[in-house]
Amino acid sequence: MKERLMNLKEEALKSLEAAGDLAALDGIRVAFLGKKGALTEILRGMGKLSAEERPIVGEIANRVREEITEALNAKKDRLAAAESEARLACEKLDVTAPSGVISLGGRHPIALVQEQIENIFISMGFTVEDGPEVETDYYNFEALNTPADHPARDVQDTFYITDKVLLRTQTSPVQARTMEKTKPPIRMICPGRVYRSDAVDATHSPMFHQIEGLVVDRNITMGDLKGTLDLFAQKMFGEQTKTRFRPHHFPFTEPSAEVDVSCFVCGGKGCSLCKGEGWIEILGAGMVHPNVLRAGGIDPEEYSGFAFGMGVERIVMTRFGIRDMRYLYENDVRFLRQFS
Ligand code: 2U9
Repeated sequence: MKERLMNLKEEALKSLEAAGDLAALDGIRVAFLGKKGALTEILRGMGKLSAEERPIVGEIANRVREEITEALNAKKDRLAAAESEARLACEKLDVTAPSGVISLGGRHPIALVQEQIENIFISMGFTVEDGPEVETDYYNFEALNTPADHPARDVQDTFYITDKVLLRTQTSPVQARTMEKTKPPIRMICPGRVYRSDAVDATHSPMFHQIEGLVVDRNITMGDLKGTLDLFAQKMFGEQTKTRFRPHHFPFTEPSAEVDVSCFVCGGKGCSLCKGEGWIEILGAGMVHPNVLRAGGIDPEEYSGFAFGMGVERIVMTRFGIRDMRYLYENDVRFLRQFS
């Protein structure tokens, strides 16, 4: 019996040595020390022993139980430590590791071009002014030499809110307001949203962006206008760029002109961008009408001025080769991503 007990101990210790995890360890405990385990099985034969042998074997059995239990607990501690170490190792966080790529948003192409235009005029000493998008009929039309019976005041084209209140159709009311509150010299641009009752198509939108400029001082001439727009065109489209003035009519300027720039793709030879013309129309301009100066509280006998205006979408579209204006308003990230 002693020998069986010793063999059982050897076998148990060997199994414990080989056990790979806590579950296997528990299996070993049940198999050797459990109620129906191997040790109990051996001890069942104790009844057959003599009175002298029984306490000796009993003591050996107890020692075997203790030794197996001790080895089991020691192994349990080792396995638990190894398991916790393995768990910690895979939960380890390297705070010094470089982060993944964070995808950043970008500026909208209209905002990019608007900012570029603003910076060009700021570099020439212009201020950037702002004004309301909900305007009065007076500042949007009347003060700009566009009386009630003028075709530009067709109710079809303008979003009227009441008889006298409307969504501005141009940023010009900002200049009219600036003239009222500022003594010349004035050198300003005003970028912003404007509204016209147009159906949406590839080249029209009921809301679009304009940048207009105004210069008022003594002795301002058409030469100043031409020089300013030439410099703007060169900074915006490249040093080789030329401008061309074609006679036109605006109620707020006299004389008035539409202004083309030489095509920045073909340099004037004619290509698909300029449709073989060599020129691209981007601006309107002129000398401020005396009635407009007067409405702004400025004496046209003492002062003169020039003004110009451009549509930002139109410039964005020619610059980036965008054929349909609707892309600019849909905010599809696959489109917008190309500009960041
Ligand atoms: C004041 C005096 C004069 C602003 C001007 C234009 C010419 C012009 C258009 C270009 C394309 C608007 O976006 S567009 O449709 N603008 O051609 N605008 S001169 O003249 C002013 C403005 C305010 C007090």
